Amino acid sequence: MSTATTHGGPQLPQERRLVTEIPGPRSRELFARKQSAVPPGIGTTLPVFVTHAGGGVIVDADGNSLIDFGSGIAVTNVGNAAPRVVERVQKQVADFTHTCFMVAPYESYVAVCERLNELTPGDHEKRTFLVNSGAEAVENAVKVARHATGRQAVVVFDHGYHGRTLLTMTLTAKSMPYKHGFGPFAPEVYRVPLAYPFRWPTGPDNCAEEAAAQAIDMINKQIGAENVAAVLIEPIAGEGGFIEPARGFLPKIVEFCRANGIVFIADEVQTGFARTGHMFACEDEGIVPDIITTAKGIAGGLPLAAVTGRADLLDHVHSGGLGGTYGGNPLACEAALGVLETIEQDKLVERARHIGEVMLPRLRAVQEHNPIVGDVRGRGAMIAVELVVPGTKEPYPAAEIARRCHEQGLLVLTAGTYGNVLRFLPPLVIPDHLLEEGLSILEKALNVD
Ligand code: PLZ
Repeated sequence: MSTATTHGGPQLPQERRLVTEIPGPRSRELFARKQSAVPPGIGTTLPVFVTHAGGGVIVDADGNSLIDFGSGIAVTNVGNAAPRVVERVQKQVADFTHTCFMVAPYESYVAVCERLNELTPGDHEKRTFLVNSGAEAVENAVKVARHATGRQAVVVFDHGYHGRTLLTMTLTAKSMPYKHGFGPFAPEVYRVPLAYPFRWPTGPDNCAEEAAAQAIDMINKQIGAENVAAVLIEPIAGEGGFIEPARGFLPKIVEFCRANGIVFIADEVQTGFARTGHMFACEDEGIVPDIITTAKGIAGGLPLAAVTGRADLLDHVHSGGLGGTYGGNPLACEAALGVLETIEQDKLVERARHIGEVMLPRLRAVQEHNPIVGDVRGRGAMIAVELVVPGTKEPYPAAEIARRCHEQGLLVLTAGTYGNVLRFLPPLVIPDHLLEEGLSILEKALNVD
């Protein structure tokens, strides 16, 4: 098969093809340049330099074609260079590139907001505004909640990740690498336990009830519910290790928020847009957030994020109180419209479910005979394995296994508070044969002795 492709997208040969070692000589050369031009604070999961990507593959500067189980961290759900995205963005870039929506508006921004108001959980009246990144969406959701409630405290959870800006870094649970050395942090942020079934001290069965009771007790005692503006949670903790809170936990937290006038914010930056086999992960337990933050999968890789929520909350902020120069850039808005069309027309919600149905049974079969696999979990195309030292719950480093996958041309990501989770976020358009091949590579990589 020819390696000379001029475009990415789904027409790229859907095959794993290794023509050099990984990384190859051209990538190593580029990586050396990166090391002298870019600070080490900007890490690298897999040091191959990309030239093309599409469907389920990433092609590098040496002509290797790798299987993509990462989607650029849950971004290219519709695939890289997805045709409807490419077409709309190409037209837009030739028409106009920027006016600033706050200066002179354009239709695509409004259309994206209308679509999000329709698609997000709940049929109450909603508003949406657009920003550039997940962190910016979360910051803005907190601003709105504080403004609307006149309260200051924000409650977040163990294992939570919400971004790298001052406020969102504060909201994030894990010190290294996200917070270490970057203090002082923002005030009025409080952390409570998350219902993490695999690691709950009394076991998974009472996890939801006990964790919710502890969280609510801490809020009442340490903060006072009447001082809390918002409770902020990822419906599945992403960077924390794809932790699905024990069923029943989220509804209890929502109920507590409703009873106490607290804004319930769901951070669906990683779980959003068909990823989990629902359009949004909250749908799984019928959760209707007061505010939902989205980003990543919304625009196929163009920088876009959104804050969607109850009209009465969002309308509370005075005119001109929200915004930013680039928020809802016209290229990103066209990309988002292309993404939403693609999800609908290509039935990618169903496709995400199918991916889960292929991955979970195979991973559970691996777990049966390989004691390094402590837990297999996830929904749809958001799947993870938590690695342990055999016979214990002690974390086994996922980076070691990830490196073995990378060498074989399978891009996987790590996660987890203890760095012991391998996570799989394939593009929803990945063909089944690549999914199966990737799982076979993973299965071998997990055989460590
Ligand atoms: N909320 C739930 O997952 C981003 C982080 C990558 P930004 N997660 C990927 C890294 O190491 O920086 C994320 C998320 C959730 C918020 C964010 C932040 O989104 O677009 O990276 O700002």
